[in-house]
Amino acid sequence: MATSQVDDRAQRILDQVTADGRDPEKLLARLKSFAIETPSWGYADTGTRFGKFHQPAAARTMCDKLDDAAQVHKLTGICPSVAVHVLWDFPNGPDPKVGEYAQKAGVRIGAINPNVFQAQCYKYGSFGNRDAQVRRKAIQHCLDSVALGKAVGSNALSLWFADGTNYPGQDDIRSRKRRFAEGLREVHAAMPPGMTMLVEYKPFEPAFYHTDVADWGMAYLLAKAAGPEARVLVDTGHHYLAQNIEQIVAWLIDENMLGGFHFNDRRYSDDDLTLGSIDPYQVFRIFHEIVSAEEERGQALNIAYMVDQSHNLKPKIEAMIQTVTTAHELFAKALLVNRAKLRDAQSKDDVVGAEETLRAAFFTDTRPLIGYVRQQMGLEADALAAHRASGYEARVAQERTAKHGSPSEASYA
Ligand code: AFD
Ligand code: MN
Ligand code: MN
Repeated sequence: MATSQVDDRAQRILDQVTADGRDPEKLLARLKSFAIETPSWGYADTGTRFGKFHQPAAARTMCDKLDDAAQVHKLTGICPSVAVHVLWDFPNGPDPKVGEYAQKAGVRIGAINPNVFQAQCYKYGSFGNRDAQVRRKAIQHCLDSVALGKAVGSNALSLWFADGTNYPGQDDIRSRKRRFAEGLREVHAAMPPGMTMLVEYKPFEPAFYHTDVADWGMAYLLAKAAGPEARVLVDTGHHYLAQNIEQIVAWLIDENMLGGFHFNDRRYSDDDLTLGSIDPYQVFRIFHEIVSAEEERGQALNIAYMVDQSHNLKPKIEAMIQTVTTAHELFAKALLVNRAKLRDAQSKDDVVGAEETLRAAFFTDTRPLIGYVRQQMGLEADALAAHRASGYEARVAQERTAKHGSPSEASYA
């Protein structure tokens, strides 16, 4: 995209903001300070329960993951931190070299994700397990994760539990609820000042009869039971198809209990597709609730914007650039909503007029504006094109294959 074209189209959007009586410089500043964390696991080969399809350029080591995350940050300017998964990224426990490598690469460690869902002992659950010894092991792993977070300077402990049951009668639901409250309280008490506990919910999978932390209400109650630094984490893929996610977000904001997001998209279930690939309007409405509250309060909310995706088919880094760029573009659209006009229409029960203020913002093409913001940050306007032109993927595919051998052919058992 030629600079002048980007400027003209971006300029028209900024002129409209001025015409609406708002400050375009404030809008640009907000877009430059937008930050979204990428997950280490989004750069490595993963798969579905039906198999893994390997990519030669996929990250093989923690340093590869940090290099790939740094590439996304270098091109988009909005991804300074990387969420880590404790057992996958620190198999031998805390490693100060990881923090140093991250810094050298130009990123920092973000949320710490303990893993209490893969070890054999967690077959019947972790915090919810009826066996106190298994619960102890899970709690200890989370305490170790808190210590790891302290060591790498992380300020977020991001908890997702696969716990639940597959059949009616398998275990007592109320007892499991109490076990969770007890375990979370102990972990919360061990957190250093400044660390936030994020309690993530998910309606089902891998448990198929009941999941212990299945919806926002359960996560809210458990976060409240855990302590004052616990909040709810909303994974956009963790809702039944008809659920109004922006309503959940609005309620959590109003209760000061919205800790953050795991952004992804889905057609059917927890598909972890790239953000906005299926329903961008829903993500816009979520950002609209956030920006509305921020404008009312006159300050940014302290919300952790994080990605949770790991794809089989798309090249990993291209998928990540798509997701974070879409988040940036949709956030820009939410900033464009003329809320004075919206409130005026609402005050008159002008249903169409109110809706049209949202539609006007949503249908504004903000790609030129994001391109202009990137150029102001000294970056290429089109991050995906810049990545494709960089030869990064071919280079790391060659280096990683030379170093580790080609990934084994995906095969069905
Ligand atoms: C899976 C879970 C959940 C969790 C993520 C990382 O569904 O979203 O946050 O793995 O552990 O996607
Ligand atoms: Mn998640
Ligand atoms: Mn998920």
